[in-house]
Amino acid sequence: MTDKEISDRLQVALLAANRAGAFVLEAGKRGGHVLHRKQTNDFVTETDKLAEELIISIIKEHFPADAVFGEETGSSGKLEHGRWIIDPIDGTTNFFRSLPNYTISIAWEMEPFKPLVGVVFNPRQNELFWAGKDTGAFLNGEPIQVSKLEDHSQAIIVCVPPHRRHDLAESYFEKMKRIFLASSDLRSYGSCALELSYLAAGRVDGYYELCLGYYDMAAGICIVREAGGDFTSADPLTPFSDNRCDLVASNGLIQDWLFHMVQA
Ligand code: 2AM
Ligand code: CA
Repeated sequence: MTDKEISDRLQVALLAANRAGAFVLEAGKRGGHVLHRKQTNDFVTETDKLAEELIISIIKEHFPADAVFGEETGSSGKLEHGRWIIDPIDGTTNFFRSLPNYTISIAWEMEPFKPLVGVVFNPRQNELFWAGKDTGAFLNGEPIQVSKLEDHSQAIIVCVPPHRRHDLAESYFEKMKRIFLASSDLRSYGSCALELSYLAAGRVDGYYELCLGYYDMAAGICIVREAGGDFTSADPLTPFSDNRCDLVASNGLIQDWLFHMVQA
């Protein structure tokens, strides 16, 4: 994979995120969302579907041979030219409740779970985060880096309880309590892509969530890695898959501590 092939994809990801962001922002102002429940606490609006169609049409215009994996439309195409991973609205609950924390999340990779391009756009706050392999990470054109915090007792950790898997609540809250007692404070913003972007920008120091879809985190982990952070599966025996990712991410300096905190 040449640098040009990566940077061409990055440009198209930025274009698609900007266009979809403008579309979603306008739809959000109009309101009147038609909601469908996919499963417990998992909703989709017509805007999610239309935004994903828009993103895919822009990608196909430039890279017709690339494979696509979207939250709303699933997988299509052959993997030999790599694949795009799309969440048209990450934080749909925030979107239809008029909370500002939702994002357009677009990644591209050649090998599974090793994203080479990541773009996350929060249209309500006009914050565009992006990274390509070996480019570093950026927010609205300015370089960003993870925090330099080493002392976990000062850390802010994003902890997101398993809202779609209440059967995992007891074990999750046990670990969340451990983290709470050993850190400065906890946060949850309702969009994994946004939370990972905040980690990349040094606004928070760590992240722990179970049962993510890969489309929730693909762009975000690329941005975290390029900003100097680290991530791994929370369970060493369960690697990431398209349908389930248990994620521990951090500024790198507190990664071993956080990983240790979430083991049984
Ligand atoms: P989504 O809006 O694309 O479905 C992981 O936390 C993901 O679950 C988020 O990135 C968001 O993805 C969704 N999410 C987060 N908090 C949620 C909540 N309270 N209810 C439903 N979905 C939520
Ligand atoms: Ca979504």
